[in-house]
Amino acid sequence: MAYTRKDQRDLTGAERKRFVAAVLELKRAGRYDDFVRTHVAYYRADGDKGLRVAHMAPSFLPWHRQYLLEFERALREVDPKVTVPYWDWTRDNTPASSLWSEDFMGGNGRRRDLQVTTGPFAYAKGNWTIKVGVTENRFLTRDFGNPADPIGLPTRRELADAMDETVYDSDPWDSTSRTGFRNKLEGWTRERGNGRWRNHNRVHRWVGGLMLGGASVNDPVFWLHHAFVDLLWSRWQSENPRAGYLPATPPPRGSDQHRRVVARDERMPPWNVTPAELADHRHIYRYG
Ligand code: CU1
Ligand code: CU1
Repeated sequence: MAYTRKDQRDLTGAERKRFVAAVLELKRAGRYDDFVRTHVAYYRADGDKGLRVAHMAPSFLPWHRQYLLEFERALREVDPKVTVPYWDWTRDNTPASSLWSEDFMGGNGRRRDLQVTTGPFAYAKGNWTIKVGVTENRFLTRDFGNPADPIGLPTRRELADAMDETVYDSDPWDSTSRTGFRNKLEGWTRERGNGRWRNHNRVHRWVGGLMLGGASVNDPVFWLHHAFVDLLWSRWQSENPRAGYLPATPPPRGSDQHRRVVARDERMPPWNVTPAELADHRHIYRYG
């Protein structure tokens, strides 16, 4: 039977505790850092050579769907009652949200070095040392709202701009695609400054610290953020039942994107699963 992913604001105290305990157990066993490594390894941009599978590409959504499933499977091996909760950032859009409480994600980083000093993932608690990072820092960092150049979380209206798209993705299948649900939800634009970041990207930007860049998985809120991104894709799929994943066939030889993006029935590394196979998740999990 399919299990349910809940809105984090609806979790009971006991459910919050179980989720945190399962995450900490994966970290203790070294498995959490394997997930960070995978994300770092697949962090490639438009300008990089070779296949882009995780970001700035059509398979951004199915790649993260499978990535979350793998993480959730690992969590459920620790505690079969745990699922990944989602963070609706259009609703819980301030640092006062219970998401950031002492018994769940902990709060903002302190001003001096952006170190998170509250909650289960605070360095001083001894259970959350950053091992796979892009800097020397061994502690989790956050910088809510990026005070140096303030940015807010995405609004419903901004999100609607993505949700109203009726086509999944469009040529050139990268961060410059002007139309299509995927790039608008992933959140790349041609603007400069903070306007450049929309929706999914904007949330990474708002949390700041380690949530910027390839090692963002070091912040456990990554999973709650991506569960909501996955929910949005799922909702978009039901609203657009005929709009399948694109490209349906690989970009032809001679195209800039030849062998650089994954088509509907091509396999996504590192799991050998295709976007088509991930289109329907309802036999595995549902959103509550
Ligand atoms: Cu990612
Ligand atoms: Cu992300």
